[in-house]
Amino acid sequence: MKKGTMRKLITLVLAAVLMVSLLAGCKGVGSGSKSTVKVNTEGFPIVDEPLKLKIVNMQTPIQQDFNEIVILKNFEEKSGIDVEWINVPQEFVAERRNIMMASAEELPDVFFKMQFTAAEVAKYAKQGLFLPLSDLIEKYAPNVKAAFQEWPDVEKGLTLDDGKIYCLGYILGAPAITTGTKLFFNSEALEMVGKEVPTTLDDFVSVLQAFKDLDYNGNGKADEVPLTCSSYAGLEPVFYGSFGLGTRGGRHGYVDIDPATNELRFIPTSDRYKEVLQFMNMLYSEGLLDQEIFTMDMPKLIAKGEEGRALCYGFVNHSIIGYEYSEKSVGMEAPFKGPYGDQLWRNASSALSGFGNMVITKKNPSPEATMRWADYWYSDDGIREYFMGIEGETYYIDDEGNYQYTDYVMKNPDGIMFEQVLGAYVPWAGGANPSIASNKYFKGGEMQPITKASADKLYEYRAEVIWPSFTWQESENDDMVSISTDIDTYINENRALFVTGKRSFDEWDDFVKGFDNMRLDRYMEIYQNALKRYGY
Ligand SMILES: [Ca+2]
Repeated sequence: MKKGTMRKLITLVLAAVLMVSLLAGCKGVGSGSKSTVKVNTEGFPIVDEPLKLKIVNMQTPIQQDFNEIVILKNFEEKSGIDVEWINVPQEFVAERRNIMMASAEELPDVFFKMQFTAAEVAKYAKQGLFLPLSDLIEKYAPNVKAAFQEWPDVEKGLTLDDGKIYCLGYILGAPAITTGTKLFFNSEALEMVGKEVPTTLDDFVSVLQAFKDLDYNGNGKADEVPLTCSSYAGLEPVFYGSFGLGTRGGRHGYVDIDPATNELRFIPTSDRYKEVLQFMNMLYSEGLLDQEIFTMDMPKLIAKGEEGRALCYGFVNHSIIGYEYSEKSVGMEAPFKGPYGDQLWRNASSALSGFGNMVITKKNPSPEATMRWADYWYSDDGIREYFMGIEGETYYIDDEGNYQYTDYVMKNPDGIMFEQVLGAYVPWAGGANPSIASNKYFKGGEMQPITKASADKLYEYRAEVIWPSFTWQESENDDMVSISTDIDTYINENRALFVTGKRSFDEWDDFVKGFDNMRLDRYMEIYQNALKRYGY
């Protein structure tokens, strides 16, 4: 495999991991703990007397032993806290987590990047194994507090039933990482048909119509695809905001608030959703939408992209289609204004990614010092070190004042790919970071200029209120899982039939009636409960 391809794949994998969000049930109370360690409430070191912490961490294959990671070693000196890192290979995280929790005697002082689900955090909090952090945050974590003020949905998302927080999460602070799948156009093809990047649904359709007749790659065959994506499920929501759907962001596929009534709305049975499907059906039947859209996957998108056949494609970033054509891409400049004037960017998601990425156990000799240690990774200095490493070695500041990785990282003399070079300096690979991926210091695939330019514009059209992933209560969890499975299956089957014209829209009412057997009322009741709990 070529180095560039490998790097691209790794970037994609990292991006995917980054976007992972966990759903689960929660309930819990916890116990406090008093320690005798003297903690400085500000400045460094955090402790004057040496303090030792045992921290269990996730380690990806491209990372060093965390005991050797440069910025972590440096912080030991600065903080006065000596950490013994216990590396758990990424693929064994869930298994090792369970084993360690089953034997409370073997608990470390902290779990770091170990990705406890909300249900697990709630369970172990209730058992008193994880400490409540709310008071500690109040007294010892000014940077975490500031982050909660900037992203209130993150604080809400982390708060359990008892009103307390038991873990710190990964905050996606750069808009580009939270804008989701968007559309990219081949700028050369746009020029050839004399069109601009469309900003209304009508103009979008006329661009696709022009693409349909264009022999862009000049092989005399009509092998170009006007519009494609790595999956139909990824593509459809791109258009929700043009029809006024998805008013609470991208983490809730089927439910939002109907602005006309201010009531909870089940999207798939709404008239507006019918119009989305009719629109997709029109694209499909006119040959504007990839005829293979229901069997598309990422490798197929890469292939069509690399062959110069994907004239407009949907994905989170433009790097997916190979260097030659990806650099000719230009992203959406706004959501497409729809038939009723709606122009919302639905795919924007909550900044909270994942859940229990930093927890303090009851074994911890100084939760106070530990909270200050954790707070550092939410400070400007801490975030810079966490994501960029060491000035002059892994990064520099360019003439415009931007932070950039050095050639040693990006064009390594030994030919090592950049994430692996970084793996010796910084701990961010693999996601699940109890820190903030910020515009200034996060440089993953979503931050490449073409994608970022589009994302920054779309971000301005995001919903005013964006819900984080919700956690369900113990009594709701089973219902939610089984009802969701039925709903998913039913919708996936039927929308494919509607879009491809195998099912007539005359049968829409029958389709809607089909939900009657799926306990939709219970599904909506659980959602109502969640909204009450979260205060939405
Ligand atoms: Ca052609």
